[in-house]
Amino acid sequence: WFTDSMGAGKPVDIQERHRLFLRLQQRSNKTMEKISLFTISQYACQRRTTLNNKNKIFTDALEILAENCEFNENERSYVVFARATSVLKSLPYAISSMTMLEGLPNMEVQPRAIIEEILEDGKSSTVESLLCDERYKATKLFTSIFGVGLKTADRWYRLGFRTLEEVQAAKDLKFTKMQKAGLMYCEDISSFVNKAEAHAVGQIIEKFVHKCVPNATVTLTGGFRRGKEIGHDVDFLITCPEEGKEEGILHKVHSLPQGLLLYYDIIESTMEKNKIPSKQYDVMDKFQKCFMILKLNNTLVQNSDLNFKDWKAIRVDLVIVPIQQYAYALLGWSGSRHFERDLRRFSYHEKRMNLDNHVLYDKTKKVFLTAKTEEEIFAHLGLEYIEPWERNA
Ligand code: DCT
Ligand code: MG
Repeated sequence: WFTDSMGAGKPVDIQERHRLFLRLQQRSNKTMEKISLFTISQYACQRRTTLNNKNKIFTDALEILAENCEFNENERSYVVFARATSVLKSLPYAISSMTMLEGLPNMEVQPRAIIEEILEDGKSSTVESLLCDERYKATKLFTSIFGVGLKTADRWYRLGFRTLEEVQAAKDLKFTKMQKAGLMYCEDISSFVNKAEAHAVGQIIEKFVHKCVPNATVTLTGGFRRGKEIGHDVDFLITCPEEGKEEGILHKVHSLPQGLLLYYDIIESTMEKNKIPSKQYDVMDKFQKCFMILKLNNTLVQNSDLNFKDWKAIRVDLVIVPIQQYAYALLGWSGSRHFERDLRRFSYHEKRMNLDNHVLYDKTKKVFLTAKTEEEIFAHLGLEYIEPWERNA
């Protein structure tokens, strides 16, 4: 993998090493020599993946196929497409021939076939036909609504619905409170949040939090922390230097300025004080959270395009984190989803450790490893530190 001794962060070097590897591949079968020359890790947490994606033409196609596997709950194929996508995103150069896939991890038959199609025709017929597929289109549309998961999307599809207008006009469909809000503001929410809007939301949240607890901190996480220009929501972690003081904050959200809060739902923490930390590793975390829709006034956004409406509905997630678990929560909520998935997989398979958004448990030593910073967590795992903007795996 791209270790510092091998020239991490020096794209030319990696490309040069891959070229040499491919040349050696043709001439000799000195496996060890080739491996020491050029090895990319199978784990995303051992690769640096910035937003400068040189293989977008392939990864866009593969991501659509991965998404469809998720829709069909085909976990195995999802993983195959998602892992290949992630490796291609990490390469500092574009793939221009099938031979260039040699030496790369996670390039299984299915993604290879798609890459080959694109190299030959500039597009993949498999992806093109999927994009016209009724079920894919409906599932994509329905799951884009806040509050609608796969189960609901599938039910609506099987009832014959294909558009949001049809769903909204249906007489006998019952919607949850969340789905009603999701449908009401779907246009704004599906148009994505930009950086300036995320920043403006951050100021509102910070003002509110500081009014509740003056020394609490608010940290922007999720895609925006990784440097993304747009996101589907804005994610914030809230913590306080004195343990426990953060607990009451969310129940004061109704005191946000009049008209600002279009929707909110507080999910109570499921941590049991005397049982935490847990030795079981869990995909969902146990923090107290608030899923909200805020009415963001355009006047608060720098360089906003004041075209037809003077406000926009924005999806915001607030997560309340006790200070001792803050580093783990920050690492978990910074994503990307694939980066997190591989961090956990690496911890489990390579280090016999369970990592979640709360803690790291060493199964060999039978101890919980505490950490104040993300750097300490990477160190516990024997990993080189990967900056947030290099976690766009
Ligand atoms: N996450 C988590 N536990 C959850 C939900 C999310 O650990 N229950 C992690 C995964 C990524 C990160 O938090 C933020 O989630 P998203 O907002 O879904 O992802 P994103 O990378 O911010 O993407 P987007 O830019 O589209 O919001
Ligand atoms: Mg997000």
